[in-house]
Amino acid sequence: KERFGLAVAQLGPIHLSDSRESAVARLVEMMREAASRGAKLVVFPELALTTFFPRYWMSEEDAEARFFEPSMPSPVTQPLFDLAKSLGIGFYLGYAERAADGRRFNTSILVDDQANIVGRYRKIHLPGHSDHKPEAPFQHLEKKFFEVGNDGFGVWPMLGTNVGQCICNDRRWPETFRVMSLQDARLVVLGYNTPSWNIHWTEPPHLRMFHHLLSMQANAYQNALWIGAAAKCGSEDGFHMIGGSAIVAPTGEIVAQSQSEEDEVIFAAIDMTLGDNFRNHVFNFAKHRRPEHYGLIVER
Ligand code: CDT
Repeated sequence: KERFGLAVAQLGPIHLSDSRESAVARLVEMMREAASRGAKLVVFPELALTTFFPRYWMSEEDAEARFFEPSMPSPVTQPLFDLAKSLGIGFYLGYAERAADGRRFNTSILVDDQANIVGRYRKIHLPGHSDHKPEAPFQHLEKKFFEVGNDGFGVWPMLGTNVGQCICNDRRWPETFRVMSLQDARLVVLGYNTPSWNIHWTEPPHLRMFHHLLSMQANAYQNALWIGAAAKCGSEDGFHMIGGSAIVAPTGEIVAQSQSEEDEVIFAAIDMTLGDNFRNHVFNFAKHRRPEHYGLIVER
């Protein structure tokens, strides 16, 4: 069996007053635990260095000055890269990227066990709004602070397999995973910040967890791939976000799930052959897909 250790490192709250250094220290600690449990790859959350700042109304310039990284690695994140190299572990990290040309993206990177950045993804499905909603309990200003990603959905060779990456809201869309599985992705890693309350309509909070897990379980099964998903969760300055970090198998089953809303590492030795039967039979794309009947998906 072709197995390797996958860890998902969930972060509890990062408050507005918390420094980047303290966030990196928490990631470093969890990277050590992941490696000690035999992980070859550890998945960190979306926007893992700061609070989930799109909940606050401010100008783009303010947001950029306070929350964006103009380079990666940066002086503050360098310890993560150094430790990864010394432990021989890869990682996925989400952060707010200020690109060299001045554009802003909600970005994640895949870093190999020699601390080389091997893949970059810029979030495509940006939820929320760009206008101020003073009546809402909090904002969700991803459409104000970030541009839609311009790199598409990529897949990178890593750890003897093919790894795709996406970010938070992307996990709710079947197209995200199908475009990656058409590039032969066998594992998709992602981070998320999912508020427990819906600002647009009154929704029972338990549905947030249900839809999160439902989306990943369905997409894992329908594409015969593994998913590792890391939350930033708990109450950031009174704004609660769901936990539920999970490792989902190509069967659609959850093989590990976080129990807390704090910093927590979950782990599974994942068998990369587990999806083979699905890929060779029911979801044998070459034999059974009917793209000639799917045109509407890309026309509208
Ligand atoms: N960060 C992020 O993308 N959060 C969104 C909240 C939208 S509310 C359904 C998410 O999809 O979890």
